Amino acid sequence: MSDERPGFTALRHERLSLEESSARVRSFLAELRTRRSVRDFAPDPVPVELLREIVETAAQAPSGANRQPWRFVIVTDPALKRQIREAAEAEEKESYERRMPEEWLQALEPLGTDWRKEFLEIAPALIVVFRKEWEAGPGGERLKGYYVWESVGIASGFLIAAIHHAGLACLTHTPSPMKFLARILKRPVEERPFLLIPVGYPAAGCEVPDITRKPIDEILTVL
Ligand code: IYR
Repeated sequence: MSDERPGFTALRHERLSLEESSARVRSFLAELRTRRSVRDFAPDPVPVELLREIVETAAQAPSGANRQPWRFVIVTDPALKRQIREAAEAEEKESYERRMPEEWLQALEPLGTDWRKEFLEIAPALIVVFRKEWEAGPGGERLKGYYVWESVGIASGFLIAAIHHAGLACLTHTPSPMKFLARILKRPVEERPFLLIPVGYPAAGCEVPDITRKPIDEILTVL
């Protein structure tokens, strides 16, 4: 302990047996295999304390130069959810009816999506993820973020996994463009909306598209 370099600390790590590692990865895989994007939520509330811990889990992600360039907003207020739904639907209607090329609409066909986003009001909570392009340093100077997109993407993955692990469901939603989120939620100028994630319990009888993941040999090369 005493010979640690200044600014460093001993890694907390427990070496597992190979059997234990395989058992853990298999059970993690089995758990994540059951994760699906959900668009049909029950209105049942989710305690904010639970969502705070889920967000804290997401914030354990690695980030460029440890700048942690993510911010999260949990929205449960019905009036704010309504404003977000209305603004999202206005953009999505324009997208589905005018902006998205035929090829894109066809790619979405199996998902059965359209411009209507009732789930933004029905889901008990929305977690809005923002990416911070820069932040003010101690002297008010602009501290640039590094690998901001990668960092916030990784944190969002942790977030989605934590939501699923907690027995909740969510949707990775990206109404486009998303600028209205910064306006409605009165975010500082350096923040850009990254993802809009409705969270809650799936509605009774919730159905999801009958789609599958690519087999491992299609997505993996071992050299
Ligand atoms: N943002 C739109 C369209 C959409 C785009 C992709 I790529 C999807 O995987 C799903 C939907 C919407 O949310 O409907």
